[in-house]
Amino acid sequence: MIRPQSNAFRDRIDLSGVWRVRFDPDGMGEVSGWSAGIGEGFAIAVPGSWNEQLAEAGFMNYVGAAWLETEVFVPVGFEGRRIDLRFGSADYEARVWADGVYLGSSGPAMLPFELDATAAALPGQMLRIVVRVSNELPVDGPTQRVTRQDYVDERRIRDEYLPTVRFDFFPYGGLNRPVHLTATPRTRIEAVRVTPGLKGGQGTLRIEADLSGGAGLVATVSGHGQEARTEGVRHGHLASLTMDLADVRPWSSPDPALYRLMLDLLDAVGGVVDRVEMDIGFRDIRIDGSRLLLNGGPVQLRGFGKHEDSPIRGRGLDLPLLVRDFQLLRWTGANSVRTSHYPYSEEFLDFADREGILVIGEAFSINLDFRRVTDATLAAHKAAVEALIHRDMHRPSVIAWSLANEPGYLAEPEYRERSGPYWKALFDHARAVDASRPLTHANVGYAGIDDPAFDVADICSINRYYGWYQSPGRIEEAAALLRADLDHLAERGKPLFVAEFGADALAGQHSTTDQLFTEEYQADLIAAFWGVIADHPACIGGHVWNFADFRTAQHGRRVVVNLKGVFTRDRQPKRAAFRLRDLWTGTP
Ligand code: BDP
Repeated sequence: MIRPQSNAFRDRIDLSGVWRVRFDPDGMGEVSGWSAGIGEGFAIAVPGSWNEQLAEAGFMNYVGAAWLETEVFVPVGFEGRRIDLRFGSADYEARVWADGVYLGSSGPAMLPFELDATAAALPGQMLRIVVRVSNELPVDGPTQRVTRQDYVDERRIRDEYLPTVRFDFFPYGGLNRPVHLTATPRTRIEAVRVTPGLKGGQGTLRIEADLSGGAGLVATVSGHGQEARTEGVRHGHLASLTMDLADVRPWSSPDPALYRLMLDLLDAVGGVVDRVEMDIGFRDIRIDGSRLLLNGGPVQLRGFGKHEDSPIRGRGLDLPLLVRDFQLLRWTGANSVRTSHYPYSEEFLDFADREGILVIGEAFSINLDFRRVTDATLAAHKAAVEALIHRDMHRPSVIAWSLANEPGYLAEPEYRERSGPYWKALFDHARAVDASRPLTHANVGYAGIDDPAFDVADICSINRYYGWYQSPGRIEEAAALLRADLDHLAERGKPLFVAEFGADALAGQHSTTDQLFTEEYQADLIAAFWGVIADHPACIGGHVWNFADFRTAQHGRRVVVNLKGVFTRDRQPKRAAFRLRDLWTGTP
């Protein structure tokens, strides 16, 4: 799938705007014919989650199906071309109709999908688009559905959240990323897999493309005073090419040099029939013992776990917020983020590529419960990882993949008994799709310091809340516990990473002594952990949990939001943000 773009061969219409939505708690939409038109409905902004937009109408905590509708005029210039509807994502799954014609459904959650609308979309006429979105998770997905009864059966009634989830963020529903109507040539580039690299100062590029027809494929790379062109080799519907570029400017965090890649599909007489463009960068990421090397030099990861979350928009794409977040990342001196706990928008990654922020791209798999894992779970997990890699593999900012967050969270014995082969199969699959990046997962203490996933991971990542859930109020003891975990894990000879650590702080809450929820305690705990991380020879860095406060489902442990942000939900700094800036920029 190619990202929507405009050039001499491709057009796109951004369908962002005010749509209409009708909620379907009783599952009546389909039999009532809503696929041809929803009839009455509330106004809803897309991209945007329905929850806070329609809180007063009663949909703050709504989990289930909702039908969203808009109309678009199909330009006359789309005549004779392939017309698609392309969704940046749907939370979490969707089915789509155009003028009542069923087009298809979404793929792995939180990732793009594209549906052929050529038969339904008549150039020169309006087209009605209806999308049935559901924010209910599948039972066998890499993030599993839980029910209220599960809390009871597990004797964990104190773990009940509203809405019912097993994870600590809000299950926003809706279309949270842009939707486009696109026109492309019928003979076109269907998909590309681009792997840029750097070897001895020389840029390398490997490209594979799926083509629906045409003849040759030509790649042109330009930027920084250079231009190079190579023609691919064709095998049926596949074309592949490799390219070397002497003396490229390497992409790095301080100097995120981007090049423009242009792929032209040619017809039999050499005329261009389709064109696809994207930004790429040449950099090398590899592991050497317990070090992570970027372009040959050791790199320390300093940064945050984040969320796509903001007031009113929920998870909806918010470009001003992205601008500010990347400004704040730079202000704190951070060089990296993990897209906890799901793939973020392509717009987010554009910023990371341009701003030189290193990204650990995470698949949408949280708290996998191994009592319920089936063959279907593994298949869905593999598909989710593969789709994530295919979307982002060309991006220089993405330096590693995280395949799961905190599996085995329930300390279920099945985790230790059954997860080894699962991880082997999953990590092998990810390596077969992309051998160029290290793989990791985020371990939770309940899964054990000898977590079976560590056997197959390239980087051993741990989430640790010493000083918060465990040993609360005891900063020195917390730091010692972290050090002991790192020492123990270091025996594996792999790089170690502290993927989460932190403390809740209510902005404006202060104390002269160590006191949970105060700004001082959060800042002091983070600083103590950072001391351990920076000192440890096998530790390649750490990510504070979290960049900003974020909304969670309702639970007695949460005050509307999870307060572990070093910024508030509206991006005002807490004391810890200043402390990190001191630590990370050396400018007190
Ligand atoms: C970790 C999870 C993260 C939570 C965090 C917390 O990975 O999603 O928000 O704990 O409790 O277990 O704040």
